[in-house]
Amino acid sequence: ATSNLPPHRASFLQTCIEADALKFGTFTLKSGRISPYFFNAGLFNRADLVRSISYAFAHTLALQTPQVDFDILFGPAYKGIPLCATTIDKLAAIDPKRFDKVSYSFNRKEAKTHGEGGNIVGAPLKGKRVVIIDDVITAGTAIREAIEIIKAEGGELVGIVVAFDRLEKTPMFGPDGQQIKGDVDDGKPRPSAIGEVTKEHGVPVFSILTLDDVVEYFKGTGSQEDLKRLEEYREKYKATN
Ligand code: OMP
Repeated sequence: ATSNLPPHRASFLQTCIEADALKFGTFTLKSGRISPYFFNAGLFNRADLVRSISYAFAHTLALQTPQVDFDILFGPAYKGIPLCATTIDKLAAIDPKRFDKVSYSFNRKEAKTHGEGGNIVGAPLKGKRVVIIDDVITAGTAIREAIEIIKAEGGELVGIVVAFDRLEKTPMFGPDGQQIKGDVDDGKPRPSAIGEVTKEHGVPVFSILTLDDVVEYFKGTGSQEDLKRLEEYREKYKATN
């Protein structure tokens, strides 16, 4: 059941199920891990669903970051783009005094050489306090790429918010320093993808939902077969902190 979650998170979880944004089956992830579930933020593409995800993000930011002030919400291409634009609108609706002057920006996947040029669309990042908004953290690769872009543009990263934290451990790295991809794990404890980003960059990472929330929800309502597979996966890839 969703009853132990705060209202904005409970209703978002309900919307995820209704929109089929949380799918159960067999999915190969970017990291190569084979997962019994997948969170697809691209499915929040209808007006009511856009409203739901942007409100959930805005409430998460407004409630969990009273101490974090920021100038720009940065949404990494592609899935972060509608998220940054719609969420600043909702933030300003919740607390205009605090958020009316927050801007959005996002990166181009391919550099533009004509016209205004550059790799960033929206507010310039230089010298600004930036929060990243993104869909999912698994092994942390996508978030690290976004952090590099912000640094290269001279922005100051002050926080990260994601819709879904899969609560997974960092990937294994080979002797060449490259991430080992595939559904492989040495069974050794490793810290969380989010924890490592927090430690390395000194910024808080917030999420609307986590895998634990989904497991709890399934205990009340879902299929017991899916629940078993979720719990096995969680056991295999869960982080030590
Ligand atoms: P990492 O870069 O390993 O943290 O994976 C995060 C990215 O994987 C997200 O930005 C998505 O593009 C994708 N992803 C999902 O969208 N949903 C999931 O449930 C899992 C993944 C994934 O491939 O790990």
